[in-house]
Amino acid sequence: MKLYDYFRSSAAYRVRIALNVKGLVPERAFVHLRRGAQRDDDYLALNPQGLVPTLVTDGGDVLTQSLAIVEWLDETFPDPPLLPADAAGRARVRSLALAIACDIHPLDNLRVLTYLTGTLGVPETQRVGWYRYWIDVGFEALEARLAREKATGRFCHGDRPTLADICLVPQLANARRVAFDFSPYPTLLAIEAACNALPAFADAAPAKQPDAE
Ligand SMILES: N[C@@H](CCC(=O)N[C@@H](CS)C(=O)NCC(=O)O)C(=O)O
Repeated sequence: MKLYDYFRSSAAYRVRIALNVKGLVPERAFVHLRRGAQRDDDYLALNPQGLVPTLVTDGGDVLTQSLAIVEWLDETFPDPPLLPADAAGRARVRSLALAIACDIHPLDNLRVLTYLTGTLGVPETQRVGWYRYWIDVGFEALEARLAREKATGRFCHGDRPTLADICLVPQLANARRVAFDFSPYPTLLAIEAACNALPAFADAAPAKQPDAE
């Protein structure tokens, strides 16, 4: 397998965690997003969206979209599972994961921020304000759910990590890239600490990647 990755990409971070949980070590290629390598012809031929991650399987399938990749990994290498055994549990975990991957992360993506500052001329202070605002909006709802729902355990769902934790930890890491007030989010922080105590999560952190700067 070959993973197209970038250390600071939280979507790629999700896939790195899932690979580690499954004990898989892919070949790596690094796409330098800050230098615009995601728009190079070679990469666009592989992934026309010009986003990381991309995973090329041993069978030659080109997989894009981190959640689709994580679910493919989970179906192909089922042990340990990243989704609960029951349908209601899977719906809950996917709902938490999608609240991050669809409703927080895209608003703070590099191309959106570049459009804000470059095309619309939004000043730097407002760019940072935008970045924090959308994380806060998403985290408020996640904190409320995770604090009150009985299915929450040491992790987002019970006592083993799932797809929801795989999305939460990278999103918290993104929030740390700006001065961010974490005090309203004790449940999120407790889950993050439980995740990062596991080597699968800790070893996937941006600072530990070979392309980290
Ligand atoms: N929904 C996609 C999002 C992928 C994505 O947005 N990746 C970001 C890095 S986290 C990226 O490649 N950004 C490049 C850009 O904005 O130009 C997924 O989950 O894989």
